[in-house]
Amino acid sequence: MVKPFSLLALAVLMISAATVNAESYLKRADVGAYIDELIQQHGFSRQELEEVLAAAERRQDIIDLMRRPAERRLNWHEYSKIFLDEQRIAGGVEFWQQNRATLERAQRKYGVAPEVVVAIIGVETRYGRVTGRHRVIDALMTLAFDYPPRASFFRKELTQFLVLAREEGKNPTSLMGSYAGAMGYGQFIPSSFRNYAVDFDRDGVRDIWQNRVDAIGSVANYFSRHGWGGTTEVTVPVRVKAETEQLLEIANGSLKPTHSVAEMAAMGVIVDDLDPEARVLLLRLMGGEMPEYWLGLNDFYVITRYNHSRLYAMAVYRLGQEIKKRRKRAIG
Ligand SMILES: [Ca+2]
Repeated sequence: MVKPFSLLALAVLMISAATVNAESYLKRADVGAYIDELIQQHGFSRQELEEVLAAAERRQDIIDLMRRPAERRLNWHEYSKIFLDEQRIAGGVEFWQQNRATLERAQRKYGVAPEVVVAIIGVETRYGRVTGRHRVIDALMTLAFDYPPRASFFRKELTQFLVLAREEGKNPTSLMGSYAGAMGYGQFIPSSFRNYAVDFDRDGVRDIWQNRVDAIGSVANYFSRHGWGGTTEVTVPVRVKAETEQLLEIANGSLKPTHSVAEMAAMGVIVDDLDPEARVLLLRLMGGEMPEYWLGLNDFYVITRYNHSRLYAMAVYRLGQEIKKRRKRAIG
């Protein structure tokens, strides 16, 4: 139930919002406590921290974007149109061609096929063309201190970001990224950068912003470290005998493959050619008029470790397959 504001209350709200905007984050008690914690736990100097955090701006547009991510607004039909478009498929073939040796080396080292790495970079940033127009410091400060639903997550990412900038010799107020603070070709959030980015061209720095070799190695390493198998199917289309209540209940449930193929078959999913013992999850996607059913295997789950969304994982998988097909035709 929404209670209408009185005009007076509204006026007071508007004044306080304006004051918050105009004032630096430094004047806030919660920010002060956070600075003390950073000094104690990570050995920053107060002066350098205050300089960086004073430069951060609260961004209402970022809060608004956070509240309605595409994965929650769109169904598969709408979502797939964004990510499986002609330009992205052709761009993937081109990116693969330009980075063939690096992609093959990443496959040898990490066991991740080129189409997976290419599709991730394609979905995330259109092959490095759209890497984010927000200052990371603004995004992370805003979400850490003015977006309560995810504040604790983003406060940790903000800390990781400040440590990362120090480690990599970057100015934290100049780094750009997405509205959620994800950076570079593969859109790594700061903790992912620190844990999974690699110096794949061995020049002494991990550069996921400008360096395609490091970006490719880092995405492949991320998948490898999250348990990429690479030996079986990722996801397969299936039919169901009937849309029973039981199937509707397990469809689009946990992202973890928890049921065996044999259990799925017993529930009326028609599967050929899959190991009955393999663990799978059931996807029900609205493609057009009729729902589509798919089974996702371990590597489908691994794609969701990059972005916790079944639509995202499906888009990455299908884009990779389209790029691979197109490339095969192109090279004959
Ligand atoms: Ca490097």
